[in-house]
Amino acid sequence: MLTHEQIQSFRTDGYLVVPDVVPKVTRDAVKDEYEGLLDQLCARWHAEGRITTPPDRLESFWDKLQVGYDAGCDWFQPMDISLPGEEITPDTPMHFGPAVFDLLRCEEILDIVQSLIGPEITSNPIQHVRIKPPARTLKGDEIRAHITATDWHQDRGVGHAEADQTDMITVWIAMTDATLENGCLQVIPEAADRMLPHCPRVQTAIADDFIDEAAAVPLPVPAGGVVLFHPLTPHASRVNRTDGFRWSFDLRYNVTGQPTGRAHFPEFIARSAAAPETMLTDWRRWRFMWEDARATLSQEPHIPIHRWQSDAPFCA
Ligand SMILES: O=C(O)CCC(=O)C(=O)O
Ligand SMILES: [Fe+2]
Repeated sequence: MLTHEQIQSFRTDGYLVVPDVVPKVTRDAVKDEYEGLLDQLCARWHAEGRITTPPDRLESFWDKLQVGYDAGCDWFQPMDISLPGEEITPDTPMHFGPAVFDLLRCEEILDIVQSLIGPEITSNPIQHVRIKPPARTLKGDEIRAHITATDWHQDRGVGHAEADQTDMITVWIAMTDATLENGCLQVIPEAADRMLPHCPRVQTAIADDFIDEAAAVPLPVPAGGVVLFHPLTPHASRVNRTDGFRWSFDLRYNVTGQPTGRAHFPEFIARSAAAPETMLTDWRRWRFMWEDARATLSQEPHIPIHRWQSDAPFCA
């Protein structure tokens, strides 16, 4: 649970950094699960002749990611914990597994979320993994906010308008130490009590002149710590100028019963004081819900994940 001072600080600033939240055992289980997943991907890329080095000659998790990236093999979507905003096909990959499901249900995270929005907590399907290679290794046309630096935005702006009143918290988890040099998150405190206009640019970003980037506060946090922020808090991430990877998850939680902002993706009840029997505890059921959504969505016209139009006056 958060202290009274922490809650006050969150309410005033729109963000809060909390060190040492996610237990090492929980993070290690996620790392093991991702290692296994990456080994499978590497074996496939090698079998397809897309990477020449045999996977067992690649030393570390990071080497495997880098070799895959350099060879143009996508690991981002197979490792993400949500379907993409683009066209969905019956075999669009995404990752489901017991360890990452345990991360979504991590008691220490839910205790913090409960301090801010109460005990009826839904795991919101707007959730991502971001494993960011050193910027110097990125391809010139790399624009994905899950791989390269993220532009200024509000999380309210990347969901549908039906969720504009939803009580939601973003929980950004440092899997590796997040530093000024490797691309930690940054926020503009107290900047907004309303939705700012966004433009679909390289990424979906707040329109020019609506925030003062000079007021940005960088938020380094050691692995296992989290950054919490309000859906109207403008945030971005810095460029990874180191030689190492920077790994985070961003999860969202909202008050159960309120719109998530992506109704076409599955949500689940992570905690409930009023009706504990409604909580989802089986990761296979979680996987089934996503597989079911993918099968359905692949048959339907594409649903855009945000509301912004590039021909809006403030985007000129
Ligand atoms: O980690 C990043 O690059 C951006 C994360 C973000 O936008 C979020 O957590 O909502
Ligand atoms: Fe965000």
